[in-house]
Amino acid sequence: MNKISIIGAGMTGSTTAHWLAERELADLVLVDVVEGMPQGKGLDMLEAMPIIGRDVEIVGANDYAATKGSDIIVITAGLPRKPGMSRDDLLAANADIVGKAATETLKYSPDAIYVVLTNPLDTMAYLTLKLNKLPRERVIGQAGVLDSARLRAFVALETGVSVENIQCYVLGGHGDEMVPLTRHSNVAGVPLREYLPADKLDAIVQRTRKGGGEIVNLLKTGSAFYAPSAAVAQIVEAILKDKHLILPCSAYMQGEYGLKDLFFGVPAVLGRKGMEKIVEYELDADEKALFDKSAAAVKETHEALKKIAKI
Ligand code: TXD
Repeated sequence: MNKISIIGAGMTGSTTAHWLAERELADLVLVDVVEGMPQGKGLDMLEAMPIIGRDVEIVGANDYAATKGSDIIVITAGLPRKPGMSRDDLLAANADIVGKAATETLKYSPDAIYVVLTNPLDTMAYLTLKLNKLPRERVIGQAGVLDSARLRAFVALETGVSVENIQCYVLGGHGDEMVPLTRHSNVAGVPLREYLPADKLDAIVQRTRKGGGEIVNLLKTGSAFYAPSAAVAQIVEAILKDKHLILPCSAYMQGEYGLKDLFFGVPAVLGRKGMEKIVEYELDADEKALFDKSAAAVKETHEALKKIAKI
């Protein structure tokens, strides 16, 4: 059986475990600093397995030794946003937490693939790659599956068509500058721009950009967790089943799209080696301008990180 350790057993961490257990993909370890909490959630979930008929072992722990021999490490530890906060406001606090989670887990699982969720997402993935000195295949940031799913959900609501027929790609940094590529998105093959009137599409794109904030404002005490953790589960499944599935995710750029030395949301082929290849779309001038603007915002956060972390 594969083994997945999830660092941070809060809302996204425990919900990720839930989706993963349902798929019977791996034994699971939940790690958190709060005493008893990961153990309690782990035991509760373990006791659900006979009901749903899944042979999955789930344990909780407060130390990293329990993660030994993991195939995949999912990092969700850190603070979530509060109303009025941007993702970048979380940088200093979360860099400490993610840095420790990354380096401590590598000691016990030197071959693991990392899937990072903690915000500011692209920069926390960058920190994980740099601190652990890993090849880029082994660090993936989750953002694009979620941002694209938000766009897909809103298109489904507007058109009444099944979510399964709706393919959308939201790329770029995981922030307000994200890049919804409507030209590459479609409803059963029909380009989105032909399917929906421009004003409707515009409104949906704007709602997608602010999708995380919309939920933060509703919840008031935390941020989204069902859709983000479902996104992690899809990424993990693509890796463990060696699917070579193309998903939008944050990957380390080495010249693709003219970008270097940053994590950025792009379509990537995911398989057993991790992030196997970045897929390059042809972008028109407007799309390229949006990409560059978003990349500049991510770079700025990477630079801010370099001032506070030893990387
Ligand atoms: O798609 C995405 N990338 C995101 C990212 C979507 C949703 C949430 N996103 C970010 O994930 C969010 O902005 C936060 O930075 C993280 C975690 O969000 P979550 O909603 O799960 O936050 P919680 O419920 O507060 O859980 C965080 C847990 C909490 O239980 C802490 O006790 C724990 O992290 N924590 C730690 N665990 C282990 N080790 C250390 N050092 C640690 N510090 C805190």
